[in-house]
Amino acid sequence: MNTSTSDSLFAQAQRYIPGGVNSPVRACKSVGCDPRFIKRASGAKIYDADGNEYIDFVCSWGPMILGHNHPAVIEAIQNAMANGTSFGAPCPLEVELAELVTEAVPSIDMVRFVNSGTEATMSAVRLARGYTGRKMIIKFDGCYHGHADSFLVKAGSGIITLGIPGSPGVPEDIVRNTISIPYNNEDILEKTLRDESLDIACVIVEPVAGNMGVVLPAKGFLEKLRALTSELGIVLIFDEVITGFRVSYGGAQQKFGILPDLTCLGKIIGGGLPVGAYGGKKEIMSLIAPLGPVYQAGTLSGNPLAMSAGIATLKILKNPGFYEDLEQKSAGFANNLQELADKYFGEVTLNRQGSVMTLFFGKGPIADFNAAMTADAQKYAKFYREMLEQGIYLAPSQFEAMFLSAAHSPEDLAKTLEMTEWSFKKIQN
Ligand code: KE4
Repeated sequence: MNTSTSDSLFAQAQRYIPGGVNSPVRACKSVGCDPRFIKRASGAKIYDADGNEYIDFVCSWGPMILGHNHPAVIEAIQNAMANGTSFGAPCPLEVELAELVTEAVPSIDMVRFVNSGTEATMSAVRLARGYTGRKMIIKFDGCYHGHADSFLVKAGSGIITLGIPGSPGVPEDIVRNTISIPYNNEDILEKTLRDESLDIACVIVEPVAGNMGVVLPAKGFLEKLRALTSELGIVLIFDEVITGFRVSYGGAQQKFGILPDLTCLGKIIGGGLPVGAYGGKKEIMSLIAPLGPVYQAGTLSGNPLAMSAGIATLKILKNPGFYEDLEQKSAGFANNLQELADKYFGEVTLNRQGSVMTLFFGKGPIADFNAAMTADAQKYAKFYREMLEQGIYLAPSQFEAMFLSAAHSPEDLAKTLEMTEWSFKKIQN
């Protein structure tokens, strides 16, 4: 595959941008190759600067559930753009998206829009601290909630991918207020939450973990978490930046029937433009300025273009049968992928929730960070490189997720499975 334009762009980018990328995982360091510079996308395909076409399973890390450049989303953005790009004042579109979000997500009475998932989670934690008057945060090993200081403790996503223990620059007196415990371990969870020496404000959790690779909640785990946090007056925050509008229209909380106190959203609700959101019970959200004393602000929050893309996306997601169709497609693909993996490798584990999944090159079950770490990241890297050469664009890390969209056709998935078998044969030994 000719990648000369991407290669020269990468060289040029590294002169101006650290690592040549604006988000670390995109540098493809852990999969042993240089990044392809993507110039355009449409439907399930992306096209690099050399004109190579790929079937895309990154989907911009989740937002593109409809596929790239969906006509209705593009039209909505164009219509909004005709009226201007940013006003720094409330606009009708943010009210419309707020109504859609509060209607869709069972636990959200009120919502505040921000510009990224990180802003959403850091604001939700500040709100939980303001509401409870307590300071400790409990998170889970391998979960990633964005790059705010408080979260860079045994975090997932790029932190695992790059093997960064935490991050320099995060003061000890910040880190000491965050405790990270194993995902899916009810005993450690109960022991930690009942430890009266800890002044716990909140627990933040990915209800389906997507940042150590996909790891599903064990039966009863989220129920236990909800029961304990309710009993102990601890704010339960569901970080649904990935799962929100992905695993169902109402997110994981609707899928599993468990209502958190606060929910963080991002990705899909922006339809590909920069958006995040946090929301929850009116009693808690009422503390947010200007209604209450907990401060949070943002120049471009509620941006009309981003709002218009989110509205157009959610209106299509609301259509009857959308999630059923995506589930049927995803299940069929996953079953075929598992069969191929079993045929060529003894120990491969496929974890899936709806249209988000991870193929671990490791023995299952993979139900927490330590288990995920046993996966063979080097074998994944070989698989990644072979698939890339065959025009299949996977997440450049064993510890991320792959996403299917409404735009992935049966032909796309058949080709992907064909290239998977071809790649498996090549990396088998
Ligand atoms: P952003 O600040 O990147 O918009 O969202 C942070 C975030 C929060 N919560 C969850 C569950 C997330 O998955 C994320 C971001 N996800 C990563 C991929 N796993 C974004 C990709 C990247 O960092 O480049």
